[in-house]
Amino acid sequence: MMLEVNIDRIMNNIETICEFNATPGQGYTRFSYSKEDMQAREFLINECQEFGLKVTTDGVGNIRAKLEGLDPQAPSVMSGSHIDTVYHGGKYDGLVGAIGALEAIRTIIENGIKTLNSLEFVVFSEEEGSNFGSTLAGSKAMVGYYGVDDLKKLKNPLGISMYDMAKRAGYDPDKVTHQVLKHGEVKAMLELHIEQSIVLESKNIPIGIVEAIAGMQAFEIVLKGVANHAGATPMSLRNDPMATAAKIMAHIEDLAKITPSGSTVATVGRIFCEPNISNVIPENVLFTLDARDVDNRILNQFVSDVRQKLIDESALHGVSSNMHFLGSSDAIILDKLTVELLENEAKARNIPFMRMNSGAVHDSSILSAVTKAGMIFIPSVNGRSHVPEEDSRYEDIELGCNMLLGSLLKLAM
Ligand code: HGY
Ligand code: MN
Ligand code: MN
Ligand code: MN
Repeated sequence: MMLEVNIDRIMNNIETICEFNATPGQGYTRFSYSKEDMQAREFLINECQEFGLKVTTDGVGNIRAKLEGLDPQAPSVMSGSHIDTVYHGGKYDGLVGAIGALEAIRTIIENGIKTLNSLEFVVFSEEEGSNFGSTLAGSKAMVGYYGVDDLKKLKNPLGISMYDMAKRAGYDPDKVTHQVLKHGEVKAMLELHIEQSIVLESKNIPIGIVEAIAGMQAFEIVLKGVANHAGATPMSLRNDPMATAAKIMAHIEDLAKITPSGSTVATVGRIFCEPNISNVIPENVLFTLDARDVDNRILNQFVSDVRQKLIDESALHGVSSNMHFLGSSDAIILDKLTVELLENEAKARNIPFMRMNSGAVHDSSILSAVTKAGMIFIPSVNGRSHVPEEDSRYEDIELGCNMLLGSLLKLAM
């Protein structure tokens, strides 16, 4: 008889956390270090303490809750995800994996099972990069990619740094350098997550087993021209940063469609214009570039092509420009043995599955620097995510959480 999660408790927990939301009725907004985030953290930490887990939070608020194993010297088995969201985001991105991991550990405790390896529930801070523009910032601090100076450099649009925000939230970011997770401390890290695209949904397959996670590079492209009268200024006398931006954005889309990998994606998601008045040629234009590919080499080539286009078009239009680096994560091939373990769990439970890549980035790609990482996907209804319409089915969430439970037991027994 295979152990099963309590899906109603999972759905209740997800509903409870979704109450902590800055934009009720307009999707879910819960930025790291916000009031809503602190409420969600408090709820989760209480849940962990009720089940006797030993809870610690590091200098940027990453939560780790440990169920001691029979051999405390053995490396622990970790599972979790994030609880922060994009602006007007969805209900399940991050939450399914966080609550799924908590539930797996609760179910193991309730069934009186003693694992050899300790089990650790983990919640990563600032996975979305909604505050500072750099995704996976919490897990990057956990593995030592980000030190104190990096946390001071990461700033939100109001100029407040991740360092200051963590401090104001009551954490001690100066400690991060002494808390870096080292090789050997964690035997494996599993993350359950919604697919956030249409593959599983279109094939009617309830479980995806991730083989590779796309790499990502994020930039802010800043253009400065000469503001002037929209009517009186002949086209030949303009230094128009918006016209320059339009050429670069069109090039970004055209180039992304023809790279050799066929898996390049590029998005201009945010734009800022000053003075932003219809009858004034703008002075300043800023827009973001989010470029991704499962092939690091092709991603690098794509970004340098865009950089060259920026130089050429800026010269042609007589505007100055800059391409500010916001953050990146390398494309990662996940551990083959962990992929096989997840496959065997799906087979043992007679759950249809497929191997696949992830276009979204995940904390698992950062944790794979110090441990074997594995990811389980469940379908996203209509392939939508990062929007209020994001949805996943109750039965798929249950299957994904049971897969996680069974796989964690295999790893920790
Ligand atoms: O952007 C991403 O891929 C993730 O949702 N942070
Ligand atoms: Mn996510
Ligand atoms: Mn996300
Ligand atoms: Mn993730």
